[in-house]
This record gives sequence, structure tokens and C-alpha cells, in this order.
Amino acid sequence: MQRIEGHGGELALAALRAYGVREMFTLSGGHVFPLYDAAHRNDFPIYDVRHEQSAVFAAEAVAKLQRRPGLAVLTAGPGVTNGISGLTSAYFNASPVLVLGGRAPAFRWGSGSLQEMDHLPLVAPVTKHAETVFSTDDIPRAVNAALTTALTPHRGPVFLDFPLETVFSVTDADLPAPPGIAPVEPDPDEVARAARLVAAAERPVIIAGSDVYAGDATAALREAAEALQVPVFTNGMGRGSLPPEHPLAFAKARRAALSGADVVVVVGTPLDFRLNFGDFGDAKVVHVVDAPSQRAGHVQPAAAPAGDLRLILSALADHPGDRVDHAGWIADLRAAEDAAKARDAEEMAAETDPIRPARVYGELRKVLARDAITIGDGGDFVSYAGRYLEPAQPGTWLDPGPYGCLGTGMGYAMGARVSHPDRQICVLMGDGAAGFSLMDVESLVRQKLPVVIVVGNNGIWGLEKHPMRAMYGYDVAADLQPELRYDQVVTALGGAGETVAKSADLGPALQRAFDAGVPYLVNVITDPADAYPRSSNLA
Ligand SMILES: Cc1ncc(C[n+]2csc(CCOP(=O)(O)OP(=O)(O)O)c2C)c(N)n1
Ligand SMILES: [Mg+2]
Repeated sequence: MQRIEGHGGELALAALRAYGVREMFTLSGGHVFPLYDAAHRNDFPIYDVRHEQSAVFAAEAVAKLQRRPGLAVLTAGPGVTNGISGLTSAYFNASPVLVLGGRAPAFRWGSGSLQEMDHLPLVAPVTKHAETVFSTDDIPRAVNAALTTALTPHRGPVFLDFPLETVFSVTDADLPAPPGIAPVEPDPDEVARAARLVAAAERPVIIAGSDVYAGDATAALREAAEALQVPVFTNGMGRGSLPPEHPLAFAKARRAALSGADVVVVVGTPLDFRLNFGDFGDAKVVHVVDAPSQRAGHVQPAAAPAGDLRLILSALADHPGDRVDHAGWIADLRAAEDAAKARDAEEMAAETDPIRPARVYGELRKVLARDAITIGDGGDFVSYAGRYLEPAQPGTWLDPGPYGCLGTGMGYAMGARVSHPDRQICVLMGDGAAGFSLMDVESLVRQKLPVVIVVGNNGIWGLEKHPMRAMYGYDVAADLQPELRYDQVVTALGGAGETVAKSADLGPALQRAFDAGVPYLVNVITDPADAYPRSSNLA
């Protein structure tokens, strides 16, 4: 325990630093000036944005990619309320984000100060912990405790706000050391039951999700898959857990796998709409979760070990008993996978004009490095990205997750660029999605954070227009201006870009984008008739 002195901002910063927080994302407001003062005088980087939701999304990208806390500082009232979609996304994604909010003074609460409102009832349902810190010398404790909560599985966002006088006052206080988070031991009987089910299965499948990456369990996942010879599919941040060339890595044969499997092992992701709510026909379900709170209430899995994912997966790998040979099953799935890959390859080479989204991804795959970070923000255009891009390593794919919030684009891009200054950062954006965050290109330009933005410009809210037409025979509120020059928006904001309408021009345009060194938008005019094929077209 160390004794420190300063105003509330300095006390908060000392606690944040002790926990490995390395930057803040914010949009200015007087209520939080002491946090800026502390950062400014201690060489702590401040990145500012044009809408608070971008600040929270940027913090979330840091948290997701680097598996450490991401910090957003939001001013009182509208600053906080503008950040709520970001907080909610972080809650759905189990991302360890800390939002520090300003707050009207406590000493005259009720007298009608500017932006006087209690944030807690708004943020409590979408955070693991939300608290107002009323005493300056309590700030280091509160920050330390909040970050511990955020990082303890099942992870998630936390919120603190500081009344004006709390953060502006000077005092001395204890600075607690971060406690270290002990791995939670799973129940060995439950793990053994899971291992026996997988080992005895004829046609098992593993689906690995975001908590596998968040829990640093990708190596253990690979060990378990190899030891038990189980094909692996992934979603969310789990993508890239196995390199695409690994004999057990699968992506396209999902339908064959899930309809043919007799045991489905879902690791580190909820049994939600993305996984047919955990209903895989006759297959038994093993649900491996990082905390008991994550066990599904709507499904009765055959086994559901809860605890540190590394420990559970290593225990599966070490299963001492006999196991069924899965070579035939794996070969069948490989044949389905290869056939689907061949079809995809044809689509990705399509010479059509107007351009089909598949071709955009065909060209992107030629220029993306293995460690490139790809970010999806949009509807159908992003569904195509999920299908045609194959992340080669973990921690390189950012999608919005099950909250499905449009508008993550520039915030995630900022967090990714700050996390990985030397990698390619590529945002795949619908033209509709572009409307939510494109103004934050200004923030990226001004703070010298180059990224590439590829817009799939179909002139519509595609993922809504096509289903609405299918349902009603007409559509409303689903059109955008066709062929709008989103590249000129970026140019006006100090970046650069170009519009591409012919397939043959895509490759050179993408090359220019990655060479540009400033935010660069490739505005690809795509075919509005192109609808992403899905069994249920509602999202
Ligand atoms: C904040 C928010 N508002 C609305 C939606 C509903 N929604 C989901 S996809 C979509 C259409 C996206 O259109 P666009 O970004 O142009 O991508 P496209 O489907 O055309 O490829 C909409 C409006 C949402 N998911 N999030
Ligand atoms: Mg669109």
C-alpha cells in the first residue's frame, strides 16, 4: 500500500496506471477536467472523439484486443448517456471497460445544477458494477475495485462517477495494489463428465467463442482439440484461435457439422441466437463457461463445467480414458469444407459489374497481412465479411457481438490503431453504418491514426430492406442515397479516398488505401439486389 497525494483526477490516474491502463478516450467536458489535468501532467495519452459512443467503443476495442482494461472518460449527463450503447455492447461482449463519468456537485444536489442527473439507474443494468464516489480519498480504492470486477470472469464493463467537488478536491489517500485475479477451479467431476462425453462421441464438434481469447485459452483449446481430435468452429473473438490451415480448423462446413454432430461442445460463448439457442437437434450439448453465471437457463446441457477456461480445456486434453476415432467424421467435414471453399473462391473472383460484395473480400484477402485487424460495422456487407475473411490468428477480428449495435466502426478503429500502431487496420462498413461514426474520421486524422475503411455502398439498409420486402412485399425507411461519395466525406475531414465501381479497379484501390498513411475510404459501389442468404432474415 502506497500513500499518494493530489486532486481526484490524480488519485484516479495513479490507480488506473497501477492496473495497467495506458490511455483514455474522451470528449471534453468541464466535469472531468481534473482527469485531463492529471493525464496531461503525467504524459498519459488522451485520445478525443466527436461522439462519446466512439470513446466507449474505442475503449472496448482496447479491452477486447489487449485483454486489459479500456478506459473512457465521459462528462456528466449527455456525455454519459451518449456512451450507453457502448457500455451495453461491452456488457454483451464481456469486455473489461471502465467508464469514468463526471457528475454535478453533490453538495447542492437537487438545486438544479447543469446536467444534474443520477446516472446510476441508467447504467446499472448494463454494467457489472456502478457507483458514485463521494469522497476524494476513496477514489483509488473505488478505481481499483472496479477494475478488479471488470477483469474477473465473467468479465464486463464497470462505471464510476465523481461529483464535481470529489474530483476537484485535493487530499492524500492509500493506493492499493491490484490484487491479481486467481483462476477459478472448475468442478473436476463436471469436467470429467464433459471429457467422457466428448471422448465417447462419434461425431463431436467444438464451437469456440470470445471468452476463449479473453481468457487467454487459445493454446489450451488447441491442445484439447488435438488430443481428442475434434473439429473446431469459432465465432466472435474466438475466430483465428486455430490458424485456417490447421487440420481441425473449420469455418464453412458448419451446417453439415451441426446437423451431423452427436456432441456439440460450446466453449466461451453463450447459447444464443447465433447458435440456434443451443438447439442442435439430437446432439448433446456440453457448455464450457468461464463463470457459473454464464450457464444457460433455457437449455439443459449434458455437462456445463464452469471456471477458468484454460484449466477446463487442459483437463479435457488430459482425459485419461479411451476415445473414439473421429478420422472418418473429420474427413467428411473436410470434404464439405473444401467444396464450400471452392464455391467461395469462385464467388470471390466474380467479374461482375456492379461489384458483388464477395469480390471485395476476394481482393482484400490479397492485400491483408496475417496479423491485420479487421472490423465489421454494418449489415449484409459484414455478414459477407464473416463468410469470406478467415482471420489467421486470434485477436484480429472485431465484430459488434450479440448486441449488434451499428456505429462501432471508427471507435473500434481508433482502439485498434492505438493497440497496434504497426498493423493494418481495416474497417468493413455498410453505407448505412457509415452514418453513425464517420465524423470521427476527423479524430483519426487529427491524432494521426491512419486506418483503411472499405464501404460496401449498396444505397440501402440492406439487411432490413430485403427482409421487409420478403415479409410485406414493399419496404419503407430502408433507402439511402445511391452512390453517395463517402470517400469525399473522408477527404473533407482531412483523409483521402476514392470510389470504385468496377471489379478490376478494386485491387489497386485497396493497395493505395493501405499505402496512404492517412485514414482512407474506398467507397465500393455494390449491387443493391445482392442480399446475404440467411435462413432467418431478421436481425
Ligand atoms: C444502432 C442500430 N440501429 C439499427 C440497427 C438495425 N440494423 C441492423 S443491420 C441494419 C442495416 C445496415 O445497413 P448497412 O450498414 O448499409 O449494411 P448493408 O446491410 O446494406 O450491407 C440495420 C438498420 C442496428 N443493428 N443497430
Ligand atoms: Mg447498405
